[in-house]
Amino acid sequence: MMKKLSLLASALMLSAGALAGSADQITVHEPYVRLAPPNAPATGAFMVIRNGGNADVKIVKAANPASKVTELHTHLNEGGVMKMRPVPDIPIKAGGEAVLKPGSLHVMMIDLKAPMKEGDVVPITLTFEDGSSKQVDAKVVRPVAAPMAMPMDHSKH
Ligand SMILES: [Cu+2]
Repeated sequence: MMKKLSLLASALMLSAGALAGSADQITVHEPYVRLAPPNAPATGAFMVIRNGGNADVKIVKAANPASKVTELHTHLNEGGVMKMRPVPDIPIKAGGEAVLKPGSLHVMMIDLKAPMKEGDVVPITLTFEDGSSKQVDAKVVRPVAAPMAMPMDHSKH
């Protein structure tokens, strides 16, 4: 009984910690994970992260249970070749947004523990500079042929 109570207490403290701080002013939109080809060791997660607060915020860490390693990445053009590079943080200006998309910033999921299927949901935890964090559920989506095309149906307009 005592053990159960102390577990509950620490769970409450954890959730209180996760809710306080930078995470409060952040909203995450359209998170998704790109379905990796079979046997691919890594894939990326993408989303739009908006900062509705009055202070600049930085994401310093991402984590997820589906891959052994999670890194913050960007793409850089080096001599005409696009290369992925880890970045120490992803800044989001007050009132601004960071767009994580293919060919740009992304959350890199390296060393996948198990093959993913379309429709799987991967909880991704973003940790901010002040230690607060936010979890987003990213659905696994099959990539479309044209990377800029969004799967939108305009036929009903
Ligand atoms: Cu990457």
